[in-house]
Amino acid sequence: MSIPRVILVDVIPPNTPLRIAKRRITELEALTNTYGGMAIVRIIQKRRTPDYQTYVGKGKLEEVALLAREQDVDIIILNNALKPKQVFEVEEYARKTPMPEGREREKKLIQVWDRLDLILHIFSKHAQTVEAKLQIRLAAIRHMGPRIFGMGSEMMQQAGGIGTRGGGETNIEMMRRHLSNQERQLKKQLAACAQTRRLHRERRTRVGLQTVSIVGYTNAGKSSLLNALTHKGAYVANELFATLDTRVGKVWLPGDPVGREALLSDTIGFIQDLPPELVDAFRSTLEETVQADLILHVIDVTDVFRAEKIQEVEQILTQLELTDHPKLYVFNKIDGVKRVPRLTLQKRYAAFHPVFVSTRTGEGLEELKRVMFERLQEA
Ligand SMILES: Nc1nc2c(ncn2[C@@H]2O[C@H](COP(=O)(O)OP(=O)(O)OP(=O)(O)O)[C@@H](O)[C@H]2O)c(=O)[nH]1
Ligand SMILES: [Mg+2]
Repeated sequence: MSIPRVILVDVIPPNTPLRIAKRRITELEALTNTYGGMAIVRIIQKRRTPDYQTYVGKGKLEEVALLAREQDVDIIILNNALKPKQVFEVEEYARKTPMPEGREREKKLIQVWDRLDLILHIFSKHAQTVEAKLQIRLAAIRHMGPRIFGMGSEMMQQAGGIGTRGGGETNIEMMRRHLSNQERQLKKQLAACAQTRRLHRERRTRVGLQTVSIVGYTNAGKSSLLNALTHKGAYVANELFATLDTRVGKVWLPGDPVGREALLSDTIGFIQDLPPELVDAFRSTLEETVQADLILHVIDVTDVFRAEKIQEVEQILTQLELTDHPKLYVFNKIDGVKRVPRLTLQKRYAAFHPVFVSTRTGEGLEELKRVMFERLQEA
């Protein structure tokens, strides 16, 4: 299959600082690459409020659609959460835009995705376990459902003029029923997965194992940390959302006099503007984190957006009602910077006992285990 050619569009408020604007578009491009697409053009559109019909606004849309035709683009990705009607409008607009003269025969269908569409496509590429697959299907149904209905009412309005209104309605009703049936089935299956998970957790508690959960921004090195501490062989990649499911491994804590082990679990990474549909669909996986005795928040120390990302992860933890859990900040990838600003970070995040490690060289891991042990004793 050939590599999809993509136009990236981000609509931001006019007062957005350049640094933030750059971060958003760079991250969108990283997501696009993870999906397997190639960004041909990046467009940042400043708008006070999104256009209620086309999101980007008619004038900009015209420009984007022409460019898409000229550049032989397959997908237009908007880095925002669009309403179903807006996606439909942009799609329609792209469809109606002709190819440049002489190239009419190359005309193809241009897809329009919003941010969640892109994330869902990455997720379906990376899903390994049954549970992850179910979770993605649930998120997709929740996301696509309104879009199908939205499109439906759009089509109904158009069809209404030629007297097929009744037919349109029946189809939409059928679709709606079909989707809500599917949603119910998926929820049932997911509940069964959650139940199995709960039983496992209870068994662990009975044998006195404490649990430690790894969280952090996507690509921070969470799976690498799990592997470095447990030799578990979790999938590590320079991709966003490489991990979608919880993997659990045992870690032996050297300070413990009776040589007890703790259970360490890795899970899905966080990202800014994580769509609520996703948090919801992944709630049972994240439940592992909710139940943990200790949380390790892994941070990529080489990341220039480190401080922002820490905040964004904390926001999601708050959404999951995890603010009061004992927590350690693990600054990873210290091999990747000339000088680690240890003192500054230690001072700023003193409440979270900052530890500095490199999962690549192994530096700091023993110290981390020691601090984990201490914190678990207090837990
Ligand atoms: N230089 C350096 N790179 C590291 C280190 N730890 C992890 N990496 C790299 O960072 C990238 C992401 O690592 P992962 O362990 O997959 O990160 P993750 O947090 O599990 O990412 P997701 O599952 O995608 O959210 C990979 O390319 C790793 O090789 C480290 O200590 N130093
Ligand atoms: Mg991972």
